[in-house]
Amino acid sequence: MTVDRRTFLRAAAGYSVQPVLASLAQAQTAEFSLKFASNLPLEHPLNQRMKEAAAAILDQSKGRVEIALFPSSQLGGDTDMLSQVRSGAIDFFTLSGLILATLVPVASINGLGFAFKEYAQVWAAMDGELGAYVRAGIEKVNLHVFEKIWDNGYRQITTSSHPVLSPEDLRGMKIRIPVSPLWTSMFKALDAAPTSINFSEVYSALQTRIVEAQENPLAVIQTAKLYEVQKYCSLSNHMWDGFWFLANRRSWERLPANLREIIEREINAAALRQRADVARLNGSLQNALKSDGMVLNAVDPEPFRQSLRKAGFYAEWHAKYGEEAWTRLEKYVGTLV
Ligand code: X2X
Repeated sequence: MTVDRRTFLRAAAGYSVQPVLASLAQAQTAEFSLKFASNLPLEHPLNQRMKEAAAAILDQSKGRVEIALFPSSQLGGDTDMLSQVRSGAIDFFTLSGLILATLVPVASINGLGFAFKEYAQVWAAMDGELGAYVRAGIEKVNLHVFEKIWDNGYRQITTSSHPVLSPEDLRGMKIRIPVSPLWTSMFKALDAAPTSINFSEVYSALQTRIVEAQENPLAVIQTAKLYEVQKYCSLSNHMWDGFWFLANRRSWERLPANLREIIEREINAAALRQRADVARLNGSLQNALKSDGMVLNAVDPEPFRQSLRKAGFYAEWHAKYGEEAWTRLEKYVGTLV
């Protein structure tokens, strides 16, 4: 593996940079050595399935393509990794559409509050006309995006102070949200006090009480051990979030067509397996988090939706996304306002 200056500097600054390789012996002779980065811990299904895919790609390319995994924001926070995948310092990067929206505004549309009632709607839309529209937008900014979006999940609110049962419980709450205009707009509309922080800093921000709350799917809360620094988990399901699998365009086009075909096939197949993993975890993690000491509560979404409506949230984002995107979303979820 070659160590570039950034990796070296981070290592020198005391960050541990430990890529996960499918096979060290083969990797050293690979013709194409590529870097995959993610903000999630290695234990999360996204990295587990990616690790399998990297092994399958190494095997099927007969050792020509090696992909090293850099999980846990080892190469930087999301905002920084997005610049790196654009410059080519990173070849592959999985990023929430909502954060990608700082570059491709329409990419946050799947995160619109309470839009998807169930997973069947999510996959129909994201593998269908809505996803196709978003991917066309991503291709315009010189990134290549794979067809299948990976699951992050329905997001739930955790706090250290009190459970969230109704919109009033969010009023003035210092809650961490990822760096994205849609998230800021939504939590402001709910009268909370949102602060944008990259995921790499979330655990310590909660531990040092810079913020009292955050929101994430159960699989992230568990694998990132956020239960160690949060007490309550309110099952708000307030938005669905997924990771687009991005590639630096030049790294991608440099690969011969037959290798691109292998990579594309294996990565998309891994995405489907990862979706099934997260669905299974949704069923089992509530109990696991209770054993880890969290107090869980159900949430009636209707009053939250009402608050968003009253604040003009849907009207504002309808205007921002425009008619074509909105129509494609409503085709799958029904009329939104
Ligand atoms: O930053 C987050 O909260 C995470 C891990 O869910 C995303 O990547 C959007």
